[in-house]
Amino acid sequence: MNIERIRNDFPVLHQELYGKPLVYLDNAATTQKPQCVIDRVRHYYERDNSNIHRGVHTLSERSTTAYEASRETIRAFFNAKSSKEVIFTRGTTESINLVASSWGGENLGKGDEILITHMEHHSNIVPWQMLCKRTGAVLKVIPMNEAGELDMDAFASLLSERTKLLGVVQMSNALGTINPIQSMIQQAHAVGAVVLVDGAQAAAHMPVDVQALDIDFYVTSAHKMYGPTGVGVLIGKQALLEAMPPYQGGGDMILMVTFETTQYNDLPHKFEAGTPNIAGVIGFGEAIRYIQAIGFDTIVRREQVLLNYATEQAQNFDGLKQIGTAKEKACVLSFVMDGVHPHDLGTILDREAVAIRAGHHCAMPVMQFYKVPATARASFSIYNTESEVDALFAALTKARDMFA
Ligand code: 7TS
Repeated sequence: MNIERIRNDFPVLHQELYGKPLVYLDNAATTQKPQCVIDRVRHYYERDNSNIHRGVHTLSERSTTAYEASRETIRAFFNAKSSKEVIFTRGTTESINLVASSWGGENLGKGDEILITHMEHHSNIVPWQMLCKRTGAVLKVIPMNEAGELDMDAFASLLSERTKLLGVVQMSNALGTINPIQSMIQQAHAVGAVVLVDGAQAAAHMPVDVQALDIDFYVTSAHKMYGPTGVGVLIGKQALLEAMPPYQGGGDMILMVTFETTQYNDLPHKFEAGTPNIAGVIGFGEAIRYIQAIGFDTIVRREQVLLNYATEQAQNFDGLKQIGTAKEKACVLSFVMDGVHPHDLGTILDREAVAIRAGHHCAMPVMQFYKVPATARASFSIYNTESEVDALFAALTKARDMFA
């Protein structure tokens, strides 16, 4: 694999900050965008911009065709059974809120249980808490061990006929842990629970086949997959989606409206009220094609080499403690350093042109588990290099010396 060629696809990487080459290691927050995605969005606005599903004029037809072509690209990428199962949203957060509000409001009642894990992002915690408040359902949490791996025995004993939904993150943004979702889905289905998998982190780093895994609801965001911000997807089984009420009312989600009643549109439009992020969806499709062109064989192999390289340096770095050492993990190096607050680390590293994230990563329960206020997090992507990892550790050495 030619990394330089891949790096050349990403214009933003080729800049200096404070006189030093940018080292972008905040990919778990959002990835950078390749030229083909930028060009596709630009081309859309320059040539095709129009609203979809309504005009008979040429631009509207072009926009609709491109928008629906993205749906098919994304369907194929995740191997959903039908494009009716592919709902465009603003992102992972909105996709989960849609399921919690629509599916949850319809299917949950007092005493029912929702099971999530200790390492969920807030977006896979708070919507369920809100739903519990509304319905009287109870939120249960699968514990994890010190390495940041789920306690699978505890999981098995938490499952019961009261469990109506399992919400599980495929790859933790705060720890990098890859969860054994295949086995978890099978066990959850055995008690009749529906499973939502949060693929916000995983989708750019490993292949996902929603049919092979038998996933009921899969959610992810384009912006973590080299695509635009403000767009994402909910992939749901058709039978579940058919039975769910609309999440929002408005244009495009209806067939017929009178003041007395409204007949809702068919899937997937039933869940896409209002003018969507048309350019974003089209850019999302292009980003998926970019990933397909590189291929997951290459991506997985390359990113694992890089993570191993970074992990080895972290292990040999005096005063640095890794947070999250699961056997199965990807692309995330979370850590704390003796005597230096993660936020100070983030600031010092920025002056070295090294971009990492410092904070709770919208996973406060993970911070509570490790009894830290925050961690520093370097997260890698297909365009990162060993020399960038070296730059990270050179900057960390500087920070350690400053505080010594
Ligand atoms: N789930 C996981 C596992 C995430 O990592 C994120 C975003 C979300 C859900 C929410 O995605 P959104 O696109 O709807 O915002 N995670 C991060 C992060 O780690 N740093 O910034 C955003």
